[in-house]
Amino acid sequence: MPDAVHVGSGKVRELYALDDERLLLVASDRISVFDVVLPTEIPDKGRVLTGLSAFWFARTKEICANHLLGVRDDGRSTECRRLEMLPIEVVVRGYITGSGWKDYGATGQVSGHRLPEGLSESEQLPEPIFTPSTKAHEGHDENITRDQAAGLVGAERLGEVERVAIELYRFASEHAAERGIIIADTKFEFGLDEAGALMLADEAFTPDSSRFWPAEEYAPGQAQASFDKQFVRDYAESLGWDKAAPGPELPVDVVSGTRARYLEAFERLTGISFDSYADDPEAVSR
Ligand code: Q0T
Repeated sequence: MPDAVHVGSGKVRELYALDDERLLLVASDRISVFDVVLPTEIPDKGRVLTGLSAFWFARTKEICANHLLGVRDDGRSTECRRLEMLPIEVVVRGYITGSGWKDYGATGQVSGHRLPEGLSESEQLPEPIFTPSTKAHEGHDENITRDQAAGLVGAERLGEVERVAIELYRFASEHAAERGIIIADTKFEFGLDEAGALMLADEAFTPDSSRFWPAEEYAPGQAQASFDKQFVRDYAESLGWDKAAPGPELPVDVVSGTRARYLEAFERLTGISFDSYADDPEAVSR
């Protein structure tokens, strides 16, 4: 990519500037577990996540416009509109887990939402809730209240973001549930175009930005198995790894089992084979 200037890195993705208006987002096959990127890659993970995002962007554009301009032939790179990003992480939770479960246990609330008493871990909430968080440059994002988020983006914009984010979550979680996947929660990033219009950016409803749970194994009252990363977590735990970098190399059966789970999520959600996406990445957008 001689004409692309590297402008950012995530744990498993890279961002390049193509010109003043366009970015290139490249998803690698790297995998992180307990926030550590492992030395072993999962073949095709980057293409699966890129294809899933493109699928959701195509199906949600009437709910909210988005940054996607096109997926490149490699299936792992997307050209995007360059936006002015909002300085908050937009999280929607339909189930009480993770930091939401922790905050609920400590205070009975999550991001200022008063929740029913006596919820069990991983229980479905009566309604999905909007729980914005800060964009931490290092370490973990921290849940903030609506008022704090309004201080960062303005009350009117925040109201729009909340309404759109809840509608996106309802749409995707309903689609996924019909295909045996619970989307417990999800994180969005939004930006504004030159005219100030709200746009969905980053990735959308991938297993890296959302918690996917296999519906047939759902059992509230405990932490749930991850649809995609459970083999990796179980293997890492079985080693007695302290979850500090560097993480362990993965054996071939853990790699192939995990790759199969990513492909399964892709095929269940998009309704097309991964091979047909690999042949023609535009297939998910039709
Ligand atoms: C962004 C302008 O660096 C990041 O990810 C690393 C892979 C996060 N990030 C995204 C942007 C986007 C997007 N997406 C956009 N459309 N326009 N900036 C900046 N950082």
